[in-house]
Amino acid sequence: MERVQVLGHATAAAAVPKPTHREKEFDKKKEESSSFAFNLFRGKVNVEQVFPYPDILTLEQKETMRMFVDPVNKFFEKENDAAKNDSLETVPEETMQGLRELGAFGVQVPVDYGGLGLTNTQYARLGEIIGAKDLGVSVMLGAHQSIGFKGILLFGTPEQKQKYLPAVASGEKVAAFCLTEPSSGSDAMSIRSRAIPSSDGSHYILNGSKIWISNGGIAEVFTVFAQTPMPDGGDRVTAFIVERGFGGVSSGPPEKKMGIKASNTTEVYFEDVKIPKENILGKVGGGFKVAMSILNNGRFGMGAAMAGTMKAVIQKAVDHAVNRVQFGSNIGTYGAIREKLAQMAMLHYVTESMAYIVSSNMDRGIQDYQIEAAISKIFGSEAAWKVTDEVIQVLGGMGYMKESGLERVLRDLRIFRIFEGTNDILRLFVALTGLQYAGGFLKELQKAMANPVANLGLILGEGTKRAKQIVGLGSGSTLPLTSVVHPNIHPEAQQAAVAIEAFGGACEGLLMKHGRNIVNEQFLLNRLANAAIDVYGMIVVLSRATSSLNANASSAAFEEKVTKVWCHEASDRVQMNLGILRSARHGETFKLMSQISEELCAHGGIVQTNPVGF
Ligand code: MYA
Repeated sequence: MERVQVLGHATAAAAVPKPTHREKEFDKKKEESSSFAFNLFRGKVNVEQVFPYPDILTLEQKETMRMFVDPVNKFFEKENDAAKNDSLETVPEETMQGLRELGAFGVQVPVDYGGLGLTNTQYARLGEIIGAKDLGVSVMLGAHQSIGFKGILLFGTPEQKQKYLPAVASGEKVAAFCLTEPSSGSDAMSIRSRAIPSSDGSHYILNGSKIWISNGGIAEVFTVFAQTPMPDGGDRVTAFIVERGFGGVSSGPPEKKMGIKASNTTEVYFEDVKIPKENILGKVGGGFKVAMSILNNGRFGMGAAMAGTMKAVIQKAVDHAVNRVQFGSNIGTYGAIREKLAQMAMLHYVTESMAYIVSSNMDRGIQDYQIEAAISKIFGSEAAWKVTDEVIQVLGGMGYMKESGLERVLRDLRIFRIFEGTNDILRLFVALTGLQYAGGFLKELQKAMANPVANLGLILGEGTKRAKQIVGLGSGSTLPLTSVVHPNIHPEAQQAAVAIEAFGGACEGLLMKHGRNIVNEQFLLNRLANAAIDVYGMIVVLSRATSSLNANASSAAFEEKVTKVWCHEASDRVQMNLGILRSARHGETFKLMSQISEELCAHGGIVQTNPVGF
């Protein structure tokens, strides 16, 4: 049956459209969350998860970290050659062996299972170093542990952990994550691979194929998602641990790619693969949630890797800016270059601040980090792309030459906006997950309005906030921010508070106007997500700069400047994006864009003829 809904469960194409899963969720009462991002959609400032900026590691953890950082750095400087890996289109065996010796295949696997037992934050720090040195190798390692066997760590039974973790942690066996299929990319629930139980119930028989699998050709252990029949007669996704050794598992030749060439990407085929029932990961029918949890859990690593990449390429821009003389001066003295360097520094600061606040919240056991993790993946991957592009611009012709190493980084970076959830899908995910949360509370308020006497507290609480919005009074939510932000950056905290209040109002407006149908308004959702990303960026830098100012850190004054400029620019963009949501002219623009795109598709390409007439 054709699926017609994006970001909602499938509905039959010809049937009367029933509300999708996502639509129905808008009316459900939600549990209170202390996530900053969730509350942002209600216009509420909840600082619990963002202030103070986490004191990233304990002294002991820092010491442990140092033991790994130096050897990893040395290994990548002396033993690994990113350009060579790129041209050979593989990670050579001596690099694989070196990484095994460093323990790099099992960074977060508990020591009892043979891993390094490091935290998410420590993993982020290592990911940052590797991201700075070789993105091809970092994808091989990330596909192995950020997602490949992460399901075993998160959902595995003690027996599964005992059986698989030691071999993957040592790097003796490489792991891969098999979700995507020829007809199922962003729409992950529509996979067709199917596993049916054997008649004696002892195992499942898997058939299907997967595409674009990182490590597909070198992995021995796969986390595979397949439809399985359920007692109600329908199919649901189940996750399985599959060994190449089970038989019936094969892989295609390595794909020819634009970048991350060193990382191995192949199709993987499953033909009558017998999977023991003990290898079900999580619950039968619970595989979609397993897949989403693994992806959520892996995304912070990407933000950290991107921060590392940016740091390394910014260094090249700075070297060039201070050494290259044109028109009688170093080019770094010219405004055009200064603006680029300042933008680079800001994008890096925001990415780094996001990555570590997310990893540290995960280390604290916080569960509702999925919006923040998605934002950090979107932001980091786009920031790294912009920064590297601008570094090439600063270096001019030299940056364009292969020798600078920048073209490889740019090619490698392009995929980061596509895999682990395209940024377009993740923007919809951010906006809809937040709106769904806010929608539940709005519905509650509407119900309360029907019996105002019994619900006076709720109505007064929400009503006062709205009355202030209507008369244009500043924000009732300034207080929680100014009480935690350093005085030097209070004006910027005020800007963030105003942005949050306006954001909450915009969400309420969208929910009132579109109700559950907001799921279909992608032009609006996209802008709402952009505003959410900017606000979250403001909050993380306000938090981090506050900690540095309070601690009198040597870079505090620099961080204060970066934070100020980021907040000034981001708050302008937030107002612009929120303004667009209300504007009739933009509604017209979106309609026209839809028509242009429809005509383009109907025409099979560009519609107008060439000015010369043929
Ligand atoms: S791996 C392949 C990547 N593929 C994707 O990411 C697929 C993208 N698609 C999706 O995520 C889903 O299909 C979307 C939902 C989001 C579109 N967290 O009705 P629904 C819940 C928690 O919206 P759909 C790769 O690229 C939802 O609340 N829950 O579903 C390799 C609902 O739950 P409930 C979630 O419209 C990369 C239910 O699911 C989430 O079908 C190599 C249904 O939701 C979520 N996120 O679509 C990487 N989403 O029933 C290398 C949905 O309870 C890494 N739900 O209400 C390199 C990194 C470097 C690191 C460095 C290391 C050293």
